[in-house]
Amino acid sequence: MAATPDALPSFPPGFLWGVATSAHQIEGAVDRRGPSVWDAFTAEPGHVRDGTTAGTACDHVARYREDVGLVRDLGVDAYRFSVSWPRVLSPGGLDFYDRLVDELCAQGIRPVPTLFHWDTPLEIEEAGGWLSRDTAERFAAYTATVAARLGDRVDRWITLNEPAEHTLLGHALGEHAPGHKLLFDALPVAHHQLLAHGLASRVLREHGATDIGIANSHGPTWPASADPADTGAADLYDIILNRLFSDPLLLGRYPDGFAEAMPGGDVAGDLRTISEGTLDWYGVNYYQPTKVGAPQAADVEFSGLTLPAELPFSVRQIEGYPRTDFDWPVVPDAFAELLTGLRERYGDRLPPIVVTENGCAYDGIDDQGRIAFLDGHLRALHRAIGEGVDVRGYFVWSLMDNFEWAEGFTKRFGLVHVDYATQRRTPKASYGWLRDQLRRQRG
Ligand code: GBH
Repeated sequence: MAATPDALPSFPPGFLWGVATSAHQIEGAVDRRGPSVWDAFTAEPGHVRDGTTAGTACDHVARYREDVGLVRDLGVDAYRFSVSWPRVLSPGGLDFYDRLVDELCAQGIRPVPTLFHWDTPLEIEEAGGWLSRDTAERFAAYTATVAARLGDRVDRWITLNEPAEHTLLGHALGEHAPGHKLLFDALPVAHHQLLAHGLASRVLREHGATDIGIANSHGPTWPASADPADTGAADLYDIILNRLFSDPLLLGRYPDGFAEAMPGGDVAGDLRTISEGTLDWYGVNYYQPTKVGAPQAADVEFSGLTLPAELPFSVRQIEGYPRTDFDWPVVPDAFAELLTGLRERYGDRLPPIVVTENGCAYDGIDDQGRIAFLDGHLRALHRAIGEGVDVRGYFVWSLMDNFEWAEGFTKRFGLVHVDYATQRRTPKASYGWLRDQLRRQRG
């Protein structure tokens, strides 16, 4: 039996504890909605490591009551899930989210829906997808439909999940759906997602929302050396992964040189739509720091990604830390570095932060690696709060094992184990650890 772990330090009163999932990764029930870009992408061989699709995934649409019970028994305050845009476009599709929200409310759990977690309806992709400005308008119309139905019970909304990853992996590198390999020609996708956030926020405000956020991926960029070729490459990577979205959202401008690459006649007007009154809090998804240097002569294989040699930077292995089953280094200090860095860069323009994702891939039910990861990251978070960063909540990615995109079912991020053959759920050691920690937080 594992030793009783030390109690975490006390988090501020009212700190929001939660767990997160996303629609495509858990729902299944694909025959009860129209196709998304992910259905099309995973139907083609070679895109997913284990050749699987999310056709059944965790069968969550049928089993949501059991899953909400697991959230309740864990003792968290909130559940972050995503609404599937293609499901909402299908007849009766909103009924599922209506029932899910009712069940969460009945169990005393605050629903925190994300309106877009990468599953663009295929019909919208075929009409131009995120390369087209129309998609931002259609997203706003979809947001109105969801808000009209759920807004009486939902007060906290997340517009988009990780537009940076969706731009980079989905449209620049083609590792994710829709599989475009446009490199820097993918930049309009960034602008249209930001515009979608701005337009959707306006719609949510019209429905009375006072608690709007976005979930952006962030991680410190560490230059491979002090050589200017490496620091310059690292700066560029940092701009693309960390600032291309937060600067427009929080400062109302693009990093130098990027506005010129954006489409549309009135980028300045769009930037007002993107930044003015669109955020009540700022969501941060953190996994790991990245070491970056000057380009290398050949393509680099890295953490399941192929980074083409023509990119103006290359990603290097970080040595000297434990690694997860995804081969990502475990660096809790970088989490504190990130949070204090956001506070330094954005100052009073930064609204309160909510950590909307943090977690790791480890196999097994006795997942001591995940306990060490969460323990280390929560201590780092607590230090950052002590240093004056206003962080109001923390969501673990993920409630349960699920379809990990291009990795299929080979990477397990859950606090709850899922046996995909039987759909049996088994709480892991980390689930019990977190439940006990939350009980102690509440005294
Ligand atoms: C999140 O994205 C997603 O929101 C979620 O759906 C997913 O299941 C979860 O994380 C786990 O992957 O350039 O090689 O150093 C992924 C977050 C952060 C992963 C940046 C890749 C950079 C890898 N991404 N990270 S690298």
